Amino acid sequence: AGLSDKEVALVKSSWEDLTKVFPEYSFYFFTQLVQIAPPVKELFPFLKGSSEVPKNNPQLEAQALKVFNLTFESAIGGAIADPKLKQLSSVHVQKGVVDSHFEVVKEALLKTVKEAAGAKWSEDLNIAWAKAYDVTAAAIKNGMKAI
Ligand code: HEM
Ligand code: ISQ
Repeated sequence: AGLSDKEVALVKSSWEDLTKVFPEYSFYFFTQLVQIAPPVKELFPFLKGSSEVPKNNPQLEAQALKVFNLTFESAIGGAIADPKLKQLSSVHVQKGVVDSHFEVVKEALLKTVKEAAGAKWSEDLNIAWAKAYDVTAAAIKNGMKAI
């Protein structure tokens, strides 16, 4: 959805680097998120009230992986199935997520992609991931408005 073949290929090329050592990058992802917007910590049960992002936390890793998986699926052209989107949107509404939060998650996600890609990172790779994220975020935001 909205990505050129070249952009899809770029996202795919970085997927392996990202998922290979995902525990490390999920920690990085949350660390960036909390650094950019500290109050966001209060939204996540496994971060609430703690001064540091926990290492080797399976719950944290699973949540972070879901975000990357959905963004990856958007990149390669899959839409989120309707019942799943409804459920996902209602979880976010219930947790108190607002539109501005999507920007900070985007920033943290793109930083994580950069960290994982290392020397293979490029502006084009960044744009491809940003587009994939925007497609995913737009779907969830719309779903949230429909509740
Ligand atoms: C939960 C994905 C944006 C905060 C979830 C879940 C998924 C997900 C798959 C698990 C839902 C379930 O339990 O069934 C995404 C994706 C996003 C996105 C793909 C953007 C493209 C955001 C934003 C925030 C946020 C912007 C706010 C900072 C949360 C919270 C939970 C959650 C607080 C519940 C965590 C818990 O109680 O364990 N998200 N999310 N999400 N998301 Fe997001
Ligand atoms: C948004 N939703 C669910 C999990 C997340 C993990 C890290 C950053 C953002 C997230």
